Amino acid sequence: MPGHPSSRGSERGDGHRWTWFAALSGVVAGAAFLAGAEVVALLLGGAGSPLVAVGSAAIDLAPRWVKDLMVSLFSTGDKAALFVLMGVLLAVITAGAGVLEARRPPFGAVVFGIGGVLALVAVTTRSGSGSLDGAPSVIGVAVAVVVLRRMSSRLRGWMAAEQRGRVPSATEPGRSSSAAVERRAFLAWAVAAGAASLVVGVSARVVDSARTAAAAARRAVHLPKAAVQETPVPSGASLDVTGISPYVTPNADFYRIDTALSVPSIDPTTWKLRIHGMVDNEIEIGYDELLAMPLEEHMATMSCVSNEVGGDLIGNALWLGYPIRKLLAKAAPHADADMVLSRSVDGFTAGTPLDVLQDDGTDAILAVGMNGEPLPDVHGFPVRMVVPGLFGYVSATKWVTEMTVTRFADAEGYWTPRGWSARGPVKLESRIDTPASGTTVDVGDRVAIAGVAWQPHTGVKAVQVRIDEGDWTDAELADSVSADTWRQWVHRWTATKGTHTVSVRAVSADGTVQTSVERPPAPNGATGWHSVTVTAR
Ligand SMILES: Nc1nc2c(c(=O)[nH]1)N[C@H]1C(S)=C(S)[C@@H](COP(=O)(O)O)O[C@H]1N2
Ligand SMILES: [Mo]
Repeated sequence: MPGHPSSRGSERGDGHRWTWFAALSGVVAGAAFLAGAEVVALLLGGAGSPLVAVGSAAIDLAPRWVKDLMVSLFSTGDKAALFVLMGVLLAVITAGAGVLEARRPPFGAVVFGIGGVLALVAVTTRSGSGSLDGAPSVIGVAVAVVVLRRMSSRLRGWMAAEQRGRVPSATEPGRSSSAAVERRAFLAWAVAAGAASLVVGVSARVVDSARTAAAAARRAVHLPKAAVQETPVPSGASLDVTGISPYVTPNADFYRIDTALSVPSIDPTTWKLRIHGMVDNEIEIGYDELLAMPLEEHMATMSCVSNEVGGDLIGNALWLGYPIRKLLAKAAPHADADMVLSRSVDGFTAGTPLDVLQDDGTDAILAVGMNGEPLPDVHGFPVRMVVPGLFGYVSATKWVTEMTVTRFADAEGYWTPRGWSARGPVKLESRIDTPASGTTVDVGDRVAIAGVAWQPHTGVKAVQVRIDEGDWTDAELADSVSADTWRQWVHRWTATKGTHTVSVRAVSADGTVQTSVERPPAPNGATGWHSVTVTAR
């Protein structure tokens, strides 16, 4: 800092002062790095946290005696001690980077860049790391560098303003107040960025540890055997056709639709369902109590109202749970009630007709299991509703914690004020899974045209296929465990020369033929025939 000869002494003192502030800007940028990285890690489902990865790498790389020393010094708190140690190291390094940035920009930022690369290496070399796991480190460094550059330039502005203010000819009020303005700007950045990083970073860690705990609790769940078992899947339910949807959809392939930005993680030991509203007896039930009741298995096809004709927002699974009608019987709804508004921990609600839930012939269940395992987190762990025959948005509340017995006149589900019907029975539909549209085959090939058809709870009794404008021909229909599931179908066709349009339509168990009228998903489900084009050469 070149200065006025007479102010030498005080400048040396100032130099120290600047150094402290420069160090502060580095530490705040370091905090911003951690906060940014932890938030991105959380959004990615808890993967790729540089803090965790670097900590693990340190444990792996540390010599035996260091580990032993840590354990003996801090006993069981050795992990906490490691994180404190890392925090101190990080503070020292980032403080140094801050000073460097103030003196020789952009080398402080370069230090952050190098740190980011090291974190990236630590994250991506961990076993089982995914392709997006580097994102937290990269975004964290980007946030940190922005904060560092900003604060450092503020600091230099402040320093420069004070220098000007010190020149005797320039001591008018305007000058010194400019230094005050710059100082305030720097301190405001320090406080705002520091506080934001602290709040954001700490909350991200808190949410993440809650998720880790919930994941452990899910692994510890042992589902009881069903007291009432589903009909075994008949061997004739699955056709031997490549490209057809399997009769039972594996959990990993089951479509997922919800409004949850980050998947709720619920500790089953604290989960409770409350049934209240227009009932004689309010009910509250916990997870263990639910598991202790005689559970029933039920295979049901679930679909989304947003599914386009030919779309894949549909799946079929074996659900395990307790009949909702039995819980409602205990609650004793009032005679003038006609709806149950179920609510999820995340605020989503669905309005389901009370009579459907009470119906003896409808297996509406409070589900805890899906295809033999506890509900996956994304499908509603620990408990969700499943109601055969109704679209998910009016029935299949995941992470459910509350059921209010009420009236359609008094309450509405999440999607109703957003342009979707209050009631949503699933429509009669069919889909061609194979061949994919645009497929080319040889003239004379035997082509298996196949797919699935459904109208859960009503059932499908026939599926018909048409080539171009020809006659409708009955397809071969596979078996199913009940009317609540979809059915596979296949029609074997000998390809003739040219480009053909292949269409499908289903006939429901009550004799209704699937409509050709094309309607969009809103407000209560798409209709129309699915067709594909196939060219034979
Ligand atoms: N909590 C909650 N539950 C929900 C939803 C939601 O957004 N939040 N979406 C519903 C809709 S629209 C559908 S189609 C089904 C989808 O269930 P899945 O994701 O298990 O396939 O869940 C229903 N349950
Ligand atoms: Mo949906």
